[in-house]
Amino acid sequence: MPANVSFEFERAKLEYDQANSPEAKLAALINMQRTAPSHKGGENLRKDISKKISLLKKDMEKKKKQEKRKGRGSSIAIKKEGVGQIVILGVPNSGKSTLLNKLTGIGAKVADYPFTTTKPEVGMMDYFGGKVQLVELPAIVDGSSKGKASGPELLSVARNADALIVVARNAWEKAVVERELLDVGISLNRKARGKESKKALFLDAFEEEELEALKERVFSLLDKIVVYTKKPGGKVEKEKPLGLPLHSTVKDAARHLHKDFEKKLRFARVWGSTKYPGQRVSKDYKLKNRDVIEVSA
Ligand SMILES: Nc1nc2c(ncn2[C@@H]2O[C@H](COP(=O)(O)OP(=O)(O)OP(=O)(O)O)[C@@H](O)[C@H]2O)c(=O)[nH]1
Ligand SMILES: [Mg+2]
Repeated sequence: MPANVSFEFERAKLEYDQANSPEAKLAALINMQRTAPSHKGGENLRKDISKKISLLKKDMEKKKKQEKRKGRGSSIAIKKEGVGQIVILGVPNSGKSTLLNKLTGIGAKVADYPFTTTKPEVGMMDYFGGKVQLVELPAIVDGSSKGKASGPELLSVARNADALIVVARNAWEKAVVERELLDVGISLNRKARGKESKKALFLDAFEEEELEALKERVFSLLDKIVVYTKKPGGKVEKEKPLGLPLHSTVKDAARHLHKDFEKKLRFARVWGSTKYPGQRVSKDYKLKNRDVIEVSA
């Protein structure tokens, strides 16, 4: 470095050395370029800075493209609510909104032209008082993973979901969605090297199926149970059950109720999975779906 650099240049150089993101590095380099000595002795330094800027820009551009391909670039996030978030996806007109309406009753628009749904539609499915968030995504098409029809943004929502429902009327529609997901690194219901595995249910929205049975299949995607609570002498809170991971114990439930509860917990009574209603159980008792628990501290 030439000895007679300015204070501004030195500061920019320090910023460059300490920058911890490509954006910050680029900003510092531009400052260095602006404040570099303009005399003959600074020629090599100026060349070096220009080269660094051009390489960094290329690198940033490349990363951006890669991220876009992977669906990790610009993304829309849908805040999770309830026991879990399940994303509904499928090709145009496959019946996604029909299914969403069946399960949540929100009245999403259903029409016979493609791309009726233009933005994610969110509805809550009631499962014995537990609320499951269902998100219908605008249609996935052949080429979504490569950037078509806002594909990367939509597929990033699918990546963030707890589980997926693929709506398809035939094997071809199913295959399109499976392939687009695989292209962004998501494999369905199986482990594959370098892929993230997601639980998924394949459904035909126009097939007759008893609603309760259908909801049961959807809920089971989450690997969770709902557990109702009651206070000693009180009544069962049917509307706000806890949503707990499968195989949760009485201790786990207590922790969800109150952070002090876990320590203070003396015993609990359970209705449902126990041999006798209201049976006293230990802290390590494994709860089953739709049990009622009464905790005494
Ligand atoms: N075969 C069949 N088609 C139906 C039935 N019910 C509705 N449809 C039609 O299926 C088409 C698409 O339904 P939607 O639920 O809007 O499909 P979608 O996947 O949400 O569509 P987009 O949001 O446009 O991608 C509409 O033309 C409906 O009229 C049915 O019971 N059987
Ligand atoms: Mg729709």
